[in-house]
Amino acid sequence: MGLRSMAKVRSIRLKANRLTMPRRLVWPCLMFISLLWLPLPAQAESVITTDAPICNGAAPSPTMFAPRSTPAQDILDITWLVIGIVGTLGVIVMAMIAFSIVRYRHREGDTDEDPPQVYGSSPIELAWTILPTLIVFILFLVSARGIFEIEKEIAPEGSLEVTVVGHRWWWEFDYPEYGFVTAGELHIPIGDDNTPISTFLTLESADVIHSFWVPQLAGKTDVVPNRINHLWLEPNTPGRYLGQCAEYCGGAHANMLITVVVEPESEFKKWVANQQKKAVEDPAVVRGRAIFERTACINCHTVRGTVANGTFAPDLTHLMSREIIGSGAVPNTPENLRQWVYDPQTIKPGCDMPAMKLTNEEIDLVCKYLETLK
Ligand code: HEC
Ligand SMILES: [Cu+2]
Repeated sequence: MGLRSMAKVRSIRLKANRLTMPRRLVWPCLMFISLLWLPLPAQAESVITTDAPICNGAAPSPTMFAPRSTPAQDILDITWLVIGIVGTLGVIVMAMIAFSIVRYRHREGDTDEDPPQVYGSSPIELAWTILPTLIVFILFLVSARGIFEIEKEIAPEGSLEVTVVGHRWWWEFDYPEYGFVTAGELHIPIGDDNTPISTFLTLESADVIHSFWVPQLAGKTDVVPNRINHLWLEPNTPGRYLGQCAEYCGGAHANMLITVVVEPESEFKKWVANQQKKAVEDPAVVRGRAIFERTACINCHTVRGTVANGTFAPDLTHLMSREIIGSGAVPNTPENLRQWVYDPQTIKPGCDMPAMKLTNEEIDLVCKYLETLK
């Protein structure tokens, strides 16, 4: 450093020393700093139970602070470690600032003299180089290990494999092992004695970028067109878990919810056996079925065992086995179903199903038919 610039630095230092904080600002500053230590509002520590109303605003909101699956637990552990380390550093720095503000504030009778200047201390400089490097290194290693544990490229032994397809604005779930497709609710097993069973998801998109996020079960993973991502779940508690498409994908994005039903293996097997069946044929509802089959419904929807084989929209073969419709927009009640068939836009504005302009009688008959699709 040249002599001239040294002189400049010195004159800046001199000015800085005169810039003392007015006394009346000390306490407001201290109070502001102390605010940073206020406890955060407690997170709801709850599993979404089977009876909780789903996706209608009354269910407890999903939270990553109540993990119920191995990868979600790993993520939370790393989160606490990082918050712990950086939080401690933050507290130390804040405390030193607060101490300096109070201890070295301008006092009556202070002169404008430059205090003794200290230049260069090898131990101190070594310490503040090595320590932060170590901390960054630890955080890097722990995060890297976590990522390797959670991000799996191939399915772990014995896991259930499901292909998840994001559509604007609903989720399709394909079970290739079992040969059926469903929508809205993802069912996955857990051992009857709650031993974890892995589920390995293959994430694909039919249109734009979506993001699959069920905070209690796993980290957020993008669903990208022309790309395949994977997500590993290993739940440890049965229940209904709520998630949400976490990447803005257009008009009805906010109503693109995800429901994951984690159920004991024996129940899961029963559910699979039912899903594998063709649609129920109930002679009592032939009129409704005929209307359904001669309307454009069949171009968009599939009902296995009938002429309806559209793949643009959710498979309706076992519509009544779901507790929600419209990917969680509303619970699947007879009233909501009727309203949906009358005009889906009143329930899920912007969604890709038009009002089909059926007469009231036709709607009643079609809904009677749909209600037999158990
Ligand atoms: C142009 C294509 C199209 C036609 C025609 C169509 N639908 Fe749909 N339908 C959709 C789409 C897309 C969805 C998913 C909407 C969403 O959740 O965003 C849907 C959802 C549904 C659902 C809710 C399914 C679920 O599990 O969430 C029902 C029930 C349904 N349609 C019944 C019908 C009936 C009955 C007809 C004929 C009267 C019909 N649809 C005609 C596209 C269509
Ligand atoms: Cu979305």
